[in-house]
Amino acid sequence: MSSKTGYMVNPARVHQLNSSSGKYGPVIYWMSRDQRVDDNWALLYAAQLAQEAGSPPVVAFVLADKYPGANARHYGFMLRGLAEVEKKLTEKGIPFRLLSGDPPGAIARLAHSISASAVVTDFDPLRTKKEWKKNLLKKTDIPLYEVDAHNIVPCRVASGKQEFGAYTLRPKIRKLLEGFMDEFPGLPLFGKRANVNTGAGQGKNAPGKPAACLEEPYEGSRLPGEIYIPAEDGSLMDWQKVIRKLLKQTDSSVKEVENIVPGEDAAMAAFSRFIQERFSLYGEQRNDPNAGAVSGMSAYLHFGHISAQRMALEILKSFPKNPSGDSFLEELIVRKELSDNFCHYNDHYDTFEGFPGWANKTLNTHRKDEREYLYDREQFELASTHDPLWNAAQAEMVKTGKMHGYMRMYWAKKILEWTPSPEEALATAIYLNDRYQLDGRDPNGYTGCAWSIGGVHDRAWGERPVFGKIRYMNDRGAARKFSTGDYIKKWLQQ
Ligand code: FAD
Ligand code: FO1
Repeated sequence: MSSKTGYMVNPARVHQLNSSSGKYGPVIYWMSRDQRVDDNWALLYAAQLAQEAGSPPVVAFVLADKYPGANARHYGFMLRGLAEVEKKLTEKGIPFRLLSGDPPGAIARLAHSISASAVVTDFDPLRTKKEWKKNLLKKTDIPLYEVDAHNIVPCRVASGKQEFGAYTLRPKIRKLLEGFMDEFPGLPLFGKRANVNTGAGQGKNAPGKPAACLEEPYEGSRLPGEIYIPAEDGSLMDWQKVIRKLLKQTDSSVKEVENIVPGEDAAMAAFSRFIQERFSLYGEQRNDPNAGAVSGMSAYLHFGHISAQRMALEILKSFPKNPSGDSFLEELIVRKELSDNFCHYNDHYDTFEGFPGWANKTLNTHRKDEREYLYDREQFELASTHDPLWNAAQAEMVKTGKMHGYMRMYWAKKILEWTPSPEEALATAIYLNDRYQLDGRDPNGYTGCAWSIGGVHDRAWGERPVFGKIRYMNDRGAARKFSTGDYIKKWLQQ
């Protein structure tokens, strides 16, 4: 507990999803979006509750084998990161359980098996996660707390509604930021591998009043659907076996990438390298894909291997009042939190209906405009359009699992220009983005596609064919910012 406030976690980060009151018994942290041990407010809150319950929190991750659009590239990266999570937790005496199957069912069964007193999970504005939490609430009345460990200013606190754009969210964040930029307390040590009851070997309910739960408790030592039961002697799981098993049953046509190492330690090392070697370039050259001036941290942020708050704390400490710092924090805090705001408050974040009214109107007016070029999804996927700059961006994404931010805008806008309808353009952009970007399936991605194709968070521009008043971009505009020839050579001749 931090002395000054009497609690480790600012209560404003915690949102209870039901109204049940606490019972006696172990606490579960259902880890999902923020897959890290350090600087994780959700884990810290579970630890805070667990200390009161007198035993370590049980950290459970449920492997949803059909996470929308995920393939070997994503699962490989994620699982290697989770192996490190298990190792770090074990060193803190905190048990880690990898479960599989339907996440709400798996968590409800685990909670029932160990008569948990509470379940803590992390905040996520996307539909899949909201569904999971809703279903969990139907299966058990155990107190369910959601902690925003992804945003510095919690999404629900920053604003209670969908914001028009960065210009309306920025002042709200600015006002609150100071109060949420607290240093992270250390995660309490729970002793060596405390033999906390984690459901293994528990045929019957553990002591304490079992919470009402519609799911049958786990019988016997293996938690049904559990991928792999950690040996009781505290040795770590055989992650190679888990990864092999999962990669066999998922789409392996999109290969794992070699250019980025997964996990918390690698994320921290990559951030330090960015700070030391490229940070000073960021302010001026972040829009030049040839300059290598950007952080490359998005996949780590997407899987929660690093905390945005940790990054912001380091930047403000090392570079107070610095132009690169200002523009980096604008992206890391305002732009990134604007994406969560959009997805949290707009259920149609990935469809034409999610666009602002003026954008629907202008795109409808130009629905029948002649498209100079038309491509289907496969032609886009194979980077076989007439435009070498667009093909180079597609090639960069397929090969490396990431595309430079400036090129993502150009890439998506050209899909609008070269497909028969805005709906098909959005669906194609999201499909390719989620299939090949390592940081795909992220609020930033849905918002980025909606900004490019549907003018979300943007204003109306001069009217033109197909785009209507949606902001237009072309290769001449790109060539004014950087050498498009170098970029094309780099990604099309490799
Ligand atoms: P840096 O410039 O180093 O920024 C640091 C961090 O700030 C990023 O990691 C990201 O978390 C945040 N950030 C930067 N730019 C933005 C932005 N425009 N919107 C929101 N947050 C931002 N980002 C994803 O994480 N996943 C996606 O799938 C994704 N798809 C996109 C699709 C389109 C069409 C567009 C226009 C943008 C998309 N973005 C996506 C946002 C942005 O392009 C990437 O976050 C950024 O390029 C990642 O590279 P970086 O980490 O080197 O960024
Ligand atoms: N979250 C989970 O809780 N379980 C999963 O099995 C899982 C798989 C997965 C695969 C690819 C991917 O990009 C994300 C995945 N996530 C999974 C969600 C992730 O943790 C993020 O929370 C969201 O994608 C971001 O909102």
